[in-house]
Amino acid sequence: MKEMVLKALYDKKGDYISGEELAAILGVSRTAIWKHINQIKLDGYNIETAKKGYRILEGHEKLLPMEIKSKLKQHKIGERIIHFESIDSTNDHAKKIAYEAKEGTIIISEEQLSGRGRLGRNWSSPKGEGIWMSIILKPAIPPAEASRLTQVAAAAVCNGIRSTTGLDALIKWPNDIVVKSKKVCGILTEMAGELNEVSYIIVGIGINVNIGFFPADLESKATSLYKEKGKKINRVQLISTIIDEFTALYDAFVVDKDFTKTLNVCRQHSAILGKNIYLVRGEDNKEQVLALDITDDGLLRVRKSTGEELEIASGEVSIRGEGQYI
Ligand code: BTX
Repeated sequence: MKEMVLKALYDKKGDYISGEELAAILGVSRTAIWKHINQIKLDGYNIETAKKGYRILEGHEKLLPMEIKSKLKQHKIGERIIHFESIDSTNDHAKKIAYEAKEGTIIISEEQLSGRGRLGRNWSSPKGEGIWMSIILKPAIPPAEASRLTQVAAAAVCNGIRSTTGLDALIKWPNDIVVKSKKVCGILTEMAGELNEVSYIIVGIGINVNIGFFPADLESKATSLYKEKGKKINRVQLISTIIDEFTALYDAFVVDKDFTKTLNVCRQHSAILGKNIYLVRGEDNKEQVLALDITDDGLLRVRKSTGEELEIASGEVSIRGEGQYI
């Protein structure tokens, strides 16, 4: 019922709706409506109460599902959004519910207490200042192609940041987005399945949106959209743009079997192609190569100083720039 009251408020697009009208539409008493409105306010929605009735305002600081959904152009990915104030890791929660959840279910949290990066690394996820989300997917693709979804997500985030903020966001193959050579977003894709069949894939996306300060160990390699743009970014606008971008590229890849749309974005907005980079495998194994291209399969083609060319799969290596993060 609470969701239905919210929907009725959103349908008015910021205009008032009276308690009487709400009660009539939903077939409950005005007292019941009043109770639901109070509950909705406690959830963080900005509801104005006046003689004319109730109306919903934007301008709060939360990633509230109904508000995000009201901005989505499609209803496939993000039809169900689960929002937490605080959680250990959205990827961990997504895994817990993945088998029962519908494809396209999204988990968001205002903060993560144990946000994870690749290889068990930590992902800093301060409260209310980022987008920490996981998308549950069940694509009919061979498990070997699961890592391509990292690139679908990278392309969607890159496009979303560029169109929402105007910042020159670039993709550091395979799973980071950088602005001015510093990391603003990391992607963690995890899969469960059999040899030939995917049960589910979780695409975890962490974006530093309105973070003002980073701990000393991150300061040199991390930045936020707020720090680079010089003004706060509307997280609801950004996340809904990214979800729509993701859906378009995901459908092209999974339904139409067309991965080139994603590849084009990854190539056009690459932070590394044409540059000398370091491939890092463990502590002491660092090799300088020239990044040549991203292959049609999503591998990184590089040339060693010996002239030998290699194709590298994501997950094999970390990539560093010369003297800076990238
Ligand atoms: P990664 O392994 O490529 O990057 C992790 C490394 O990035 C850390 O070791 C640290 O040096 C650095 N780092 C940590 N926090 C930040 C930050 N906020 N900004 C920039 N650099 C940072 C990248 O892994 C994948 C991250 C995915 C995060 C999402 S958030 C939603 C979902 N839930 C979850 O637990 N993880 C994913």
